[in-house]
Amino acid sequence: MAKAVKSVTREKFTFGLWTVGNIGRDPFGGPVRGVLTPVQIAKLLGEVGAYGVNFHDNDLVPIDATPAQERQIKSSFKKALRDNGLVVPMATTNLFGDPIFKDGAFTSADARVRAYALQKTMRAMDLGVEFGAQTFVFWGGREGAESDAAKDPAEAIKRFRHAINFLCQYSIENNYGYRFAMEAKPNEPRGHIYFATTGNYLGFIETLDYPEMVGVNPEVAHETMAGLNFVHHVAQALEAGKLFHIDLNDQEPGRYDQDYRFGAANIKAAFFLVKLLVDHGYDGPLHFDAHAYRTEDYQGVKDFARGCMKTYMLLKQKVAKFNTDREIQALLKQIHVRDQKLENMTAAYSIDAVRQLKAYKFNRVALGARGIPYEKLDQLTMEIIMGTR
Ligand code: GCO
Ligand code: MN
Ligand code: MN
Repeated sequence: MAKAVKSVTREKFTFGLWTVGNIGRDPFGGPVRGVLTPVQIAKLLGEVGAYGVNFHDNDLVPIDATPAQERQIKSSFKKALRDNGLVVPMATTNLFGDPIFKDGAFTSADARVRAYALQKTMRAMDLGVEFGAQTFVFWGGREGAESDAAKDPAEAIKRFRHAINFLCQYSIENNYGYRFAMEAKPNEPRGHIYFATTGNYLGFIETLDYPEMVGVNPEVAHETMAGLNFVHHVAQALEAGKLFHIDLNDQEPGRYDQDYRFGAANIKAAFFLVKLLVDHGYDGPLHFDAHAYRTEDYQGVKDFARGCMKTYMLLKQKVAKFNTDREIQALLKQIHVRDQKLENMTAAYSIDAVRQLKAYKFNRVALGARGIPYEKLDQLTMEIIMGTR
C-alpha cells in the first residue's frame, strides 16, 4: 500500500524519527502522546507514503544502550525499513539533549566535552553509514550563549571549524562519502546560537579545509524566527551549489519555535519556496522537520504528515500553473526589459565599454516614471494560490 502512494507522489519526502515521533511535550506540560518505537514510526511513515526517514543517533539507539540492545534495535529497524519501503538519506547527532552539552558541544568551554562531542559524532557517522545515509546534518542547538561574559564568540568559531575539519577528515579516511549540511538557527534552546542564519554558515564554509564537502540545511522556521526572508536564504544556498538538504515546516514570526505543518502559517511564502526549488531543479530530500499540534493523537499525526506532503504537491501544481499562465508570463516579459545595445555595452569591462557607457544619455526621468505592474502580477499569483485561476 505504501508503494502505491509513493508512485503517485515520486517526491523524496522524508521525516525524522523525532518529528512524527514527537510526544507533544512543551515547557508548560508533559507528553500528550505515548512513545512510539522506531519500528512503529517506520510503520506509520510507510502508511502515509513517505520516501524516507532520518534520525539522530539517540532517536534510534538510546545513549546508554548496551551493545546487545544496540544490535537488536538496529536489526529490527533495518527490517522495518525494508517492510515499509523506506530509505535513510540523512543522519545526525544529538549534541543537545544530554546535560553534558548544556554549554555546547564543539564550542564548549570544557575540552573534555569537546572531545566527547567528536567521539559521539564519529559514532553517529558510523551508525548513519550502516543505514545508507549520504548526508550528515550538523545542528548546533547548544552551541551558543545566554551571556557573552564566559566565552569569546570568535574562539567559538575557531573551535567549531576545528571540529568540522576533524570530522570531514574522518569521513574521507573511512570512505563514507558524506556530504555535511550545516543547519542554522538564531535561538532556542540557547538564548543566542552561534551561526544564527544560513548566510553565516555560507561564509564559514569557505574557511574550512574541505569546503566542497560542506553545504547547508536551511529550515523555514529558523530564518523566519530571525525575521528574515527564508526564500532568499535558500536562493543564496542554491546559487552557491550548497543546498545539500532542506528542513520544511512553518512558523509565525515573533513566536516560539512552532514547527508547524508545512504551509500552515504562510502559504504565500511556501509557494515561493516551492517555486524556487522547482525552478532550480532541486532534487534532494524534502525533509519535514515539523510536528503535529499538541492536540493530536497518532491519527492526527498521520493527518499532519499527509498534510505536509499534500501541501507541497499542491503548491508544486500551482507553480506549474504560474509558469505556464499566459497573462503572468506576458507580465514577466514586460517587466524584464531587454536592451541589446546596453547589454552588449556592459557585458564585459573594457576601456571602450567604459568610454561608451560614460557618454551614454539615459532618460532617467522617463525610466523612473514608468509603472511596473507588480500589483497585477502579485494579485494573479494570489489567485493561482487561492485556486481561482
Ligand atoms: C530544531 C532543529 C532540529 C534539527 C535536528 C537535525 O529546531 O530543533 O530544527 O530539529 O533539525 O536536530 O539536526
Ligand atoms: Mn527547527
Ligand atoms: Mn531542523
